[in-house]
Amino acid sequence: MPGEPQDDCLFCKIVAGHVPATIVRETETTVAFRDINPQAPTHVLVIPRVHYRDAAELAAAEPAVAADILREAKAVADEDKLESYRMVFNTGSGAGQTVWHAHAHVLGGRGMQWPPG
Ligand code: DGP
Repeated sequence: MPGEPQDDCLFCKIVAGHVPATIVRETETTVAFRDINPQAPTHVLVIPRVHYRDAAELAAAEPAVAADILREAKAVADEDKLESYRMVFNTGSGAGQTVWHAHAHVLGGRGMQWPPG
């Protein structure tokens, strides 16, 4: 069922506490934890507790939770005292998505280039 936990999903396992992660914030609808392979001094993933394969599916099915992720990204940035930050939703393998549970990357603490690689 859309939105239900998936047995084979790494991020569902982090939400359930079955896989350890460095959790920085939790809300009723989201979990934020540090990326295992950080690309910046702050690199936090903000994910919904519910399972959707990408941000677009989440936004279509549960737009309020998608908005929660945007709010939580700002809260993460505030906690790490970031003046600016980048939020990225890799969507599809061609864009670099490797984990098929919607997530926002929140990156900051260093200078950023545009366009990204
Ligand atoms: P993406 O490539 O956009 O699907 O991002 C997936 C991110 O998930 C990637 O930056 C690495 C991170 N990641 C993968 N496995 C783990 C894990 O077991 N723990 C944590 N904290 N992050 C992970």
